[in-house]
Amino acid sequence: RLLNAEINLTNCDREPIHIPGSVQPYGFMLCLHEQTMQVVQASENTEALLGMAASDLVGAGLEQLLPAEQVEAIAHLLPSLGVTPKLLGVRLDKVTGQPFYKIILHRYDQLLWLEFEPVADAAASTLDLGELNEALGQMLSATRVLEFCQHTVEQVRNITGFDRVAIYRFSEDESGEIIAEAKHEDLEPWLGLHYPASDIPQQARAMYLKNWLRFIPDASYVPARLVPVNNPVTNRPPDMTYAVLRSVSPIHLQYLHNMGSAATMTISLVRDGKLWGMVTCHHRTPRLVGYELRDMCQFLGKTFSALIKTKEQYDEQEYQLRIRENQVHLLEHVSSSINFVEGLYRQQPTVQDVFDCGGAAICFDGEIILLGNTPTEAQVQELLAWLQEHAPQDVFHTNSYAQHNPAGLALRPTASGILAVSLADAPGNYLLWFRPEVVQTVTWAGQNSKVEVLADGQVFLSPRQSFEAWKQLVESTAAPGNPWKSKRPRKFACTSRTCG
Ligand code: BLA
Repeated sequence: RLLNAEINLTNCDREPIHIPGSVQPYGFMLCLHEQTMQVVQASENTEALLGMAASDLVGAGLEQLLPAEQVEAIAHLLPSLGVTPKLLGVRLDKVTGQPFYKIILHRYDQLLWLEFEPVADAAASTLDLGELNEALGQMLSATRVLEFCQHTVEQVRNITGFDRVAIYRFSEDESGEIIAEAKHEDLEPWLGLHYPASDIPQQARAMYLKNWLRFIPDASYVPARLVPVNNPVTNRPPDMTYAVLRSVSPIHLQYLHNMGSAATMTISLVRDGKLWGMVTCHHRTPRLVGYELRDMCQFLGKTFSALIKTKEQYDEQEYQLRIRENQVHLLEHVSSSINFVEGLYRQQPTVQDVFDCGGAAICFDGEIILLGNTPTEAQVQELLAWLQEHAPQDVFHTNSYAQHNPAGLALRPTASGILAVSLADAPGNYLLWFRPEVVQTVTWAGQNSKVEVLADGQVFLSPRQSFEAWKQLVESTAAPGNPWKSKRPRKFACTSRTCG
């Protein structure tokens, strides 16, 4: 396992987070051999939580650990038990008879896993079907993506009481943006903030497709090791992909500390087998949310995942419809104008409204008309010269003009993305659409955070530094947004009267 100080941005993806060999100490874990049903590993904190040393538990059989009816219940569950954790029931305190620990079971990596979680504050942890019904009702009332996300964060916050519940959506480059948020009024809003892809490494993303909910009730914990740390059968720590108590990456704990977050719960949102985003819940103080409520949130996450595609399709259709309407109206203006160029910009909608863009330019017979946010006229002239020499095709488009032409660096704020449609055979006659550089359009969340230095002097990766890496990656690049191609520019350009 890589040590904290050895982890940096380049090897972050290699940290074996599925085999930490330790658990979060708010609960304890027993790993039993699948066949013999004897304990092969126990977390060292059984001593503190149960009054029995982990080493003494190794070798014990189920019937020594649990009352007969629970052993029977496990035997009953076993044939159908897989990676999905099941709540077995509650272990009562021997002395007081009060609920003491919940027992959560799953089977994976040749082991039967028994995880014991303390019973949370009763009021905050009861499963209420009425509440679930209402939460789903609210979510289902949304037709658009953003509305759907907003209802979801509000319902998850209602159920769990976290200080902040947000939806973090990934874009194609795997960076993410907070697109919905429900929060305590004292907290600064995060809505609209962007984070680089490196904040969630690849192996974590892969794991989150298998395990849909992760929970850290107290991020300042000291991990409890397994005794022994390696499974004697496989000679390595057991694979905790599906374990509730898995100890998480120390680098992520540091990240949470930097964010001022003491407890988190995160739910995967999946579309077509790919991680679409996450519901991230944060609390400023430690917070134990009961297993049943977490299960209910996972259910909401799965419902969300099943429906998000239809919401995205609705938005896309609405967008296409709006663009088509704009095209039709624009063509009407063009065909009813004596001067076709005037038809392109004198009335709404203008040529700028037929694509998702920041600005547009009409270049015709030596004249340049600029609409919205565009480069200067002189810069557009240079661009036209470049297009004629280097992009002889009728349609040219790019998300990063600077990658084709170094001079394009100066155009980044308005025109990292360019779509150019040549209007007729006459050189220099073009319709141009511009999109700004993505860095210019986002607000970065790490901008004000300090660089952290570890005790041994090694610089710790802070959100600010990972932003710098991300910025270099996306510099001079426009947000992919809606693809240029979907609006059929060529057809539009050629049906106008003068360019036939
Ligand atoms: C994990 N980083 C994560 C997770 C999130 C974030 C959501 C998943 C945590 C979980 O499911 O429990 C990041 N959390 C965010 C972001 C927001 C948020 C962006 O709430 C926005 C609001 N992290 C870094 C860097 C590295 C890194 C530079 O910033 C690596 C060098 C590592 N992040 C890292 C690791 C994990 C992680 C290793 C996995 C933690 C684990 O599950 O063990």
